[in-house]
This record gives sequence, structure tokens and C-alpha cells, in this order.
Amino acid sequence: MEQELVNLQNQAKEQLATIENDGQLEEFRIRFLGRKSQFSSIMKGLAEVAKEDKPRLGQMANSIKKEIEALYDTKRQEISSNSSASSADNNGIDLTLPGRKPQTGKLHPVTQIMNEVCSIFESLGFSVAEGPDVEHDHYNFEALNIPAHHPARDMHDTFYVSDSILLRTHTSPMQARIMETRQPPLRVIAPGKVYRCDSDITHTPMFHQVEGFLVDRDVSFADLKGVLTIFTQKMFDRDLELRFRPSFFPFTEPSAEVDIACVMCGGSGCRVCKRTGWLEILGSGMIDPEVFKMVGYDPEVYSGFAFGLGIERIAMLKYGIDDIRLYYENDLRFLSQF
Ligand code: 2NM
Repeated sequence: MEQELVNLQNQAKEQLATIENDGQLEEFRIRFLGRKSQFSSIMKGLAEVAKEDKPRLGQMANSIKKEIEALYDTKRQEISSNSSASSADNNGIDLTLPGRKPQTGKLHPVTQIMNEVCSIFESLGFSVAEGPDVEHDHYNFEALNIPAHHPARDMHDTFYVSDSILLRTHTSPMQARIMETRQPPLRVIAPGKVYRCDSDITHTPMFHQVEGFLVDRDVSFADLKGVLTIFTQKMFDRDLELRFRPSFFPFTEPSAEVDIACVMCGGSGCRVCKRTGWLEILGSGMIDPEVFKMVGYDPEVYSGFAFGLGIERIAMLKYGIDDIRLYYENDLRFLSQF
């Protein structure tokens, strides 16, 4: 019996040393300390031992039991304090598995292109100015040589807030504001939201524009061509061919629309460029002397050029997107591609 107790004590110590988790600890408790444990059956045998041996064996059994219980308690505390660091079998949670990756946010593709356009012009010495979305009729139209009854003022295009207050239809009102308060030389771009009452696969009622202008003595159409050529080549990362096509804007004379060789087919003709080999990417021109007179510049002293481009359109061409409405549906499967 004495030997049995010593063996049990040794077994218990040995097994306890290998225990790593709650499950193993519970097995240990059942085997050594439970009602049906080896320990219990040895204690039952105590009834049969000789009377004179009883007190000694009883004491020995008790102290071994206390020792095992104490070891068990220490181990249990050790395991519960380690449980956050232990791996398998932690209530079925394996804390060593790699975590789920949180979805990371990204800039909207329109914002990305807007930032890119701005930083290209900033690298050419332009500064950035932002103005109000809700504008006075005067800055949106009058100061830009668009008199009352001009077709651009048509109710179908302009969102009016009141008779003389409207949502700006372009960002050039900012340029009229700048020219009114500052003197040349000036190189400024105005990025922002603009609003027109129009909606189909290539038009949304709100879209983004960057318009820019440069005013100084002796500015020529060659300067306009130079700046816009550098801009398009940086924007589309290659030596693109440009085409300046005569056009009309109320605030510029002469005016030109700028086409680039189709980024899809390289100019041979495809569905995107409607078989022309060219894509229109911006409008431009030499600022009309009437605009200078309106802001108090002498057109005999100063000349300048201006341009405007639609951000959504540039992003559509750059990424091959064929429906402008995709930008504003907030579908992450679309937005996360950029
Ligand atoms: C365009 C096309 C041509 C333009 C003109 C001006 C201003 F205020 F300087 F006169 N700002 N932007 C302009 C010229 C905009 O957008 C298609």
C-alpha cells in the first residue's frame, strides 16, 4: 500500500508536468482526484490494513492527496493565465491562426485622378484655388462673357437656387474671382464639383472639373500647346500624339478642343474612339479680351490661355470605363479596383 501511494504520487507529478490545456487538466483531475480515481480506490483499501498501520498510512495518504491537490491548483492557475497565449483547443479557438484582414479604405478613383491632375499642374508652377459650389450668376456667367439669353444659361443645363444664385456649371467662376482680386502674372487651377441638369451613360448631374488659366505679358497659343502637351503626356504616361481642333467657347478666342490618339487602339480606330482614332480630352483657348476687360485687365498688355477638363471622363479613358454612373453607385466591387 505504501508503495502504491508512492507510485501514484510519482505518476501524478509526471503527468502534471506534461499538461498544457484545460482538457488535459480535467483528465488529470478525474484520474487522480475524482470520486472514481485511483486515489479513491487506494483509500478504500485502507479499511483492510492492519490496525497499527492505519494512522501512519492514513496520514501519508492525506499528505500525498494534499500535495497533488496543491500541484493541481497551481497548474490550473498557470494554464488560465497562459490561456490567451496558448494555441489549439482554446474553447475551439486557435489563437495562432492568422487574423482576418480588415478591409482597407481607398481614395475614390475620381479623387485619385483629381489629385494626379493637380500635382501635374503644380509641378508646372500652377497654384490650386477652390471656390464655392453655390455661385452668383455674375461669376458663373456674366464675368465669363456669357450674357443673359446665352444658350449655356438654358434652364435645362443650370440648376438655379434663385434668380441670381445657382450651382456652378463649371469651375471658371473661381478664375473670374481670382482675376478680379489679383494682378498678373497668374498661374492657377481650380478643381471641384460642378452641376448640370443632365443624366445618361456619359453624363451625371454632378461631376468634377479642373479648369486652369495662365495670364502674363506675351502669352501665346504656343504656350497653351506646350503646357497641355506636357500635361497629357504625364497623365497618360506616354508620348501621345495631340490634335488641336478649332472650337468655340464664350470665354476664349480662338478656342480649341484637344484630342489625344486613342489610348485603346493607338489611333487605328476602335469602339471607344468610334473609329476616329481620336479621343477628346479637354477644351481650351486664349482668354477672350472681353473677359480681361470685365476684370479690369488691359488686353493690350496681357494675354493668357485657359483650359478645362472633366475628371470622370479622363478616368473613364484611363481605366476603360464605359458607364459614368458606375462612379456613384458605391459598389465596392467596382471601387476597389483602382
Ligand atoms: C474650358 C475651355 C476653355 C476657361 C476659361 C477660363 C477663364 F476664366 F480664364 F476665362 N477658365 N476656364 C476654359 C476655356 C474652360 O473648359 C472646357
